Amino acid sequence: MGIKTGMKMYSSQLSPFASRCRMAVYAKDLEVEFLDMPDPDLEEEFSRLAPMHKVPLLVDGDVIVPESETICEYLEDKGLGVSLRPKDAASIARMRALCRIGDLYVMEPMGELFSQINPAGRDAKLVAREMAELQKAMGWLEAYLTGGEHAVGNSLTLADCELVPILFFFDQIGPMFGHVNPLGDYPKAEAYYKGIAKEPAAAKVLAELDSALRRMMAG
Ligand SMILES: N[C@@H](CCC(=O)N[C@@H](CS)C(=O)NCC(=O)O)C(=O)O
Repeated sequence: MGIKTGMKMYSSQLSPFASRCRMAVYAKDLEVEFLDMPDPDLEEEFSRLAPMHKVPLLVDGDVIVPESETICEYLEDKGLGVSLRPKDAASIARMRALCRIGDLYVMEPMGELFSQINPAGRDAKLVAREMAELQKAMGWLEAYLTGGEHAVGNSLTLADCELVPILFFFDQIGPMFGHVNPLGDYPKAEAYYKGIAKEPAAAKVLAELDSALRRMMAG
């Protein structure tokens, strides 16, 4: 039994942003009701609560929280479960910098590439441009990682929640665009990705992402 919260979260198994928040929820052992979108029965309510129409969206009574980073920080600020925010300013800055690099520089080109997965009608110019952007951003991430099993220090932080879904997609999407071993060029990210998978919250979210991606590819 986890920690009761009464919260619910509109989620989607394949969304890296929702996966980030689910990983924080799992690590904190919180009881949160996940509403898997899209769901026609929930669409009207979701549209009312989510002007941006994006998952994840957290509902905590009257408090509606959009945006994955804001949701993760909100859970921290509520003081529920184990803390995923380091204590010292330098480590917090490092955690936030990794999250920013992930959100601003890695996820942007990755989202563009995700829309080009189907080889039929693929825009080769767009793929080349976004792949170059993605590799540049991965190089930045590599520069800030240590190769250790956690992104910051020796325990789980919000940076791990950010990076696990990102590295999953980087690893999976590469071969779809002809890169056999995409993480091979980023040894610290590769070592980190192997190590962090030993954390139960990371393993759970990776398994969810894997089966959601397989379902999407099969459909
Ligand atoms: N910046 C947002 C991005 C969320 C996002 O893009 N969610 C996508 C799924 S991966 C979504 O809900 N898209 C549906 C839509 O835009 O209608 C966050 O960090 O939460």
